[in-house]
Amino acid sequence: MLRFWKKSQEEKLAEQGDKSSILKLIEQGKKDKAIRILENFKENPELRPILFRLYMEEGKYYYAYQLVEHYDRNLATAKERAFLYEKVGEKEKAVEEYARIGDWESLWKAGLLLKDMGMYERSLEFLERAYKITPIAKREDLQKDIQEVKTALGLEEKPKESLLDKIRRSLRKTKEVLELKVLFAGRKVDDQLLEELEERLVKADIGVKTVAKLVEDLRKDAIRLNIKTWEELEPLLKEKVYTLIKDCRGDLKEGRVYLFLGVNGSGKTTTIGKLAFLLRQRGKKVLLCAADTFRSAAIEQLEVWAERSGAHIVKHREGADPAAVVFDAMKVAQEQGYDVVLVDTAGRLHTKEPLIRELRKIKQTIQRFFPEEPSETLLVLDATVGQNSISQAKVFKEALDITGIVLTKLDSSSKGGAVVAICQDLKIPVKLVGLGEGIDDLQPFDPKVFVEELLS
Ligand SMILES: Nc1nc2c(ncn2[C@@H]2O[C@H](COP(=O)(O)OP(=O)(O)OP(=O)(O)O)[C@@H](O)[C@H]2O)c(=O)[nH]1
Ligand SMILES: [Mg+2]
Repeated sequence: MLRFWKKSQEEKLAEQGDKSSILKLIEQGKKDKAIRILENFKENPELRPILFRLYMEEGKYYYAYQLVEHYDRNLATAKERAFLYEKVGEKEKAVEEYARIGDWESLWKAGLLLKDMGMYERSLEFLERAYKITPIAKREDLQKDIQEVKTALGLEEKPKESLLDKIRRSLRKTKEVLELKVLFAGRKVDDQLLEELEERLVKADIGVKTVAKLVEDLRKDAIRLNIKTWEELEPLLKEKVYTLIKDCRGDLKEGRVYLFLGVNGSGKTTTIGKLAFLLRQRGKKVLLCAADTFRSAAIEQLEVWAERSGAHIVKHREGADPAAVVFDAMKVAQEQGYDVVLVDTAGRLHTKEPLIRELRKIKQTIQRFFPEEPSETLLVLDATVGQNSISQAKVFKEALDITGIVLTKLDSSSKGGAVVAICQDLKIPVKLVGLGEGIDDLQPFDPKVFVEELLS
């Protein structure tokens, strides 16, 4: 009896606009009653947002829209406003709002609305903007929408750049240094030509000693084989350079954990992102481990790549113990059955001893969970640094056994010839090359294609 009296007392208070009593009604699930009461208090800025929330929860979108339009735009977030406009058929307004928000989902929605309105050109513009920032897992669906709009516009899909074109493009800078064809086409082979050739090869960072031996061998061959012109000599040069690097090709081993090492800025995080994308395309469940805890930006950068590639991430705060992050990542990988874990590390060479200790501790932590891992310990080297990267490699070799090299930024390097020196000096296979900043700019290293493209 007392309870009943209490309740009705509460409802009376609610009807007079008492906020806490109204909230209690809602808590008790009497939402319709609360709505009826609140509708008498639309003028009250304290109660209005509660009414708005209820409308949204109960799917009364037209009423919610009216409240927003007639009373206060800020009742709704931009996303909710766009959603309401869409629900009540105010498509232009919805597009405007989505465009203002600008994340991939909103741009996608704007594109679809415009498509519905038959405004295909604007629709395509939005969908293509969305595509650039849409996570990989959603791209296939978005691609379908783009294709539909293109078909409606009578447009053909542009052919994608082939792998060979990509290598060709990425070796352009080194080729500009070499310019062998431009320089030597139609010329006879003599001391002058051999000297110029030597100079060019050194400039492309093949390495003075290696080049001297190469050119000396060519000189002897030219005499022995009675070679007269550059066109006859060129295949011999290619063959010799190929012999120097052919053994340095290597495939990425199948495995559960890949550990990435390298100095600041060499391209570790970017490479991890691209590789995560490749592995995701092969249907693998991929986990990224943010064990570079040195800067918070490094963690954020890895998060962006996780989203772009459709991988998951384990991270701690900036300054956390990298081995502790690795510990958590391994635990998650084991418990949740991840196929591959890619571990990002910091590479500050000026703290050599602590760096070596840190990397060893990371490896031990991995092995507490997976004694056979890491399957690959990949050293990431920046091709724009050329041969100088070899001295960096030596520090990392001191810390751990390196199983492969990733040579990044081949596209922005004029020292692509350093591959030859790296192969000769380090005797570690080059497993991947980075050909740009895009998500699909990572490829296996193919010495044959490399020599053919570089020296033509
Ligand atoms: N052109 C080009 N740029 C690349 C490539 N790989 C990486 N980069 C760029 O190089 C810069 C450094 O790359 P990160 O991946 O941040 O390097 P990091 O080794 O993780 O660096 P820290 O986190 O500072 O240790 C970024 O601006 C990348 O976009 C590549 O293959 N080509
Ligand atoms: Mg990084």
